Amino acid sequence: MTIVEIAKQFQVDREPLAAEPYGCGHINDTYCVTAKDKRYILQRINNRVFPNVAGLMDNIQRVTDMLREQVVAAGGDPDRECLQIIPTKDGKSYLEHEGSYYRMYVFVERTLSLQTVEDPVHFYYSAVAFGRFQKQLAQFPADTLCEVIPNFHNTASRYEAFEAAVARDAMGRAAEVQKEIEFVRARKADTTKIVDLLASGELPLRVTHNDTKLNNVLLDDVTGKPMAVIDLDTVMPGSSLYDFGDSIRFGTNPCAEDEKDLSKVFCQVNLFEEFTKGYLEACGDSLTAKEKELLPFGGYLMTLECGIRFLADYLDGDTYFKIHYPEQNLDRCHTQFKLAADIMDKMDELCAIVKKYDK
Ligand code: ADP
Ligand code: GN1
Ligand code: MG
Repeated sequence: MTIVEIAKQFQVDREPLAAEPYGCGHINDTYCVTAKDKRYILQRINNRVFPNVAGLMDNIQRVTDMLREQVVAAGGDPDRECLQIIPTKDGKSYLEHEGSYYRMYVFVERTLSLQTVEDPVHFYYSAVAFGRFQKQLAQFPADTLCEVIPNFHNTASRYEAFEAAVARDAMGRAAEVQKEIEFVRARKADTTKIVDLLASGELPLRVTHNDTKLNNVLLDDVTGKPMAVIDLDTVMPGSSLYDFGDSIRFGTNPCAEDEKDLSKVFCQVNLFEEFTKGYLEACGDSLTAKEKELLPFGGYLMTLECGIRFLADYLDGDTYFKIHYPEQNLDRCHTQFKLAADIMDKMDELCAIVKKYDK
């Protein structure tokens, strides 16, 4: 079946006419399906990354149901302010066809999904969106969520997986990336910090998004105000430091994740400040003192972790993240390591900013 034919298997209110690849995600295949006067989002779910599609879609169905209730209760517009699944003709949340899995969403029109921050206010609003998202799900029964990727942000187990990839050296690439391998090993002690504090109860476990890249929030294309938080595949129990940190990783760097000119890669402190302001305004009253203290460290650790994952995938032969040219994962790893080091160098300044907005 073509993508248009797949789209016709869902409860669409207009006949799908055309489909084209859409967006810049590294995991799923996303298509924009057009009909007369209407568009839809259709995604082929990456079931190598998410083997339990039924569990994943059950999570998303229940999370979007709760988000919708909250948006309605707050007097918002549920058609624009939360993601909405379009069921299949037989009432399921996804379609299975010849070993592939598809889902469909309402297309949230008149929005921006940004790859880099063009106007600082956009970053501020993305922080409001992710902070609000966490609050909206505060009452969600976390233990009923399926852990779609176990240990997703467990940086200590990401470190172990990286060492296993070095040992396997499946593509014979380890020799050429010795400097990068040493960069990771020198920071091994950092990788256990958040997981240890979660295990000891010094940091609370929350329902978090876990993939808070700027392009995973849709902003109104006129006002910049936050509309729907999207890409809910990784909503799972986690730490607020993961959500804060991953946004800092992606949004404070002025370049793309695969920028080759590392002199352009750094943490823009003014953008860190914008994000901190928005995040603390939206959910600061529910964060503990320990969480607030460690927010900048979360930015550092999520950046280091992402670099470790790109490097491990490069060593394994690029089996996880989509690549568009051979050394892309290595380029991505370089930007993350440069940025992680820069965030660490600026740590005192960043901690002072958190204190400034901690009301
Ligand atoms: P991935 O997991 O591969 O990153 P996403 O769910 O983030 O996939 O979708 C990829 C891109 O498609 C997003 O960055 C956004 O630009 C666009 N997109 C996804 N869902 C919607 C939607 N409901 N309305 C409008 N655009 C969307
Ligand atoms: C992936 O799905 P996407 O492109 O938003 C990845 C994130 C990484 C990110 C790096 C399920 O996010 O964890 O931080 O790439 N998602 C998954 O850009 O692994
Ligand atoms: Mg995405």
